[in-house]
Amino acid sequence: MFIPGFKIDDHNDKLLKAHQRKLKMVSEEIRNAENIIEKLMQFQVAIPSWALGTGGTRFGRFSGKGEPGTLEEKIEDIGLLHALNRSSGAISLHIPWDIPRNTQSIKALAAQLGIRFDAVNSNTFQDQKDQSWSYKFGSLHHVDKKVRQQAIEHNLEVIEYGKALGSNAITVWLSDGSSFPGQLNFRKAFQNTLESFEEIYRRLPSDWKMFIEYKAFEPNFYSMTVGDWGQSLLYASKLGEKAYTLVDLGHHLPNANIEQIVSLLLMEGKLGGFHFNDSKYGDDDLTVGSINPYQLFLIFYELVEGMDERNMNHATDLGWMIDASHNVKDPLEDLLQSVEAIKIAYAQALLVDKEKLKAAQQENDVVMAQEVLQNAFRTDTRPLLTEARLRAHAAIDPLLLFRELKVRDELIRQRGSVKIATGL
Ligand SMILES: [Mn+2]
Repeated sequence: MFIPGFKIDDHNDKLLKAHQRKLKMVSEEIRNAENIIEKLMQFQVAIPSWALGTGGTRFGRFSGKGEPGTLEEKIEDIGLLHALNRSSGAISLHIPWDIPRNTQSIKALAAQLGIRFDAVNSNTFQDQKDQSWSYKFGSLHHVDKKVRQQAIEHNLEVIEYGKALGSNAITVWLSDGSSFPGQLNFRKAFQNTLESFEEIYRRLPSDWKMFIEYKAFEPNFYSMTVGDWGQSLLYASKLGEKAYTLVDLGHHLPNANIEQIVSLLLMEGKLGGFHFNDSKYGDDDLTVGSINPYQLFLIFYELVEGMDERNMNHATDLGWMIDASHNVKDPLEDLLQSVEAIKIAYAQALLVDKEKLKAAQQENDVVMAQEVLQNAFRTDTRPLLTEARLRAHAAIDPLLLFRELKVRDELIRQRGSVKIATGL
């Protein structure tokens, strides 16, 4: 399915007056509206290839309809999102769920839709049909060299797929760990993992980055071999300048201060990328911003402040990716909400009066520090997002237009009701 430009124009014409009224109001309130709009236009969020279908839990999966059955259809779905919001111009591929069989035509399709290839993801947390050795007891940390070697080769293969598509980063997330005390020698597990990472790192193209994602628990419940940002940073530091830590919001213990983690990783030049989602209890993979939008704003404030401190480009110097599972919502509607929530938090962070905050911190004026942050958080930045979309020829209200055009009905008509997408 393809959304023609005139449908977007018709939609925008109807909503234009109301938008202009709101934009005028907020632009009068804040100092740097034009600057924020320009930054918002640059900012793109990568959509994961595994999140375009309905996700499941350990207990069941209630598939949606009209789901994409091939990588081409997944790219087409992201093309729909990108046509609606002009902020989803990237895809993060998961191998082997989405092996690009015909690289040239896939590249051409993505280019035609304005989509580039963000980090590629390896998968050694599941056994594949024809593999020789099982990952039941881990992959890169495994006690048996044969298993480690198989996992290393898989990661090298993923890099090759990424190279062919024009990607320039690999994200490695390991489920390696232990579920019972005594199961592992922690030191040995770390050293095996480091050696395996070194093999992969050695073969990383010179202009690539390697993102090491950590997770506190699950599927292993006693220890994880890359369990927190300290362990990830240790690996990344030992590996070298192309290795970075990747922060997935859901991969922390409850109440962890993620904004502080982000700040310190940026300070060390070791923050590589981000996986956005939200959670109430654990790795719930809910829509980013749906549970705790204030935390998302605080994280973005540290991102903006830390990136500015290092003269980094907000749009291009970190990997911005969504990593969520849509179990009860339409995945495409959920992704539209996700991108919107990320950009709202980003715009709020850009609003913070840094000089005033700095002065409050210097004076130990705790009350004023809170006022400065919350003034930004309580400003409605949505008209700025809308204006950025309008200028990029996207829809004033992407979700509304998605429903008005009956996109899902059309996808069901084209693809049928029973197809199940590969992924979570
Ligand atoms: Mn993740």
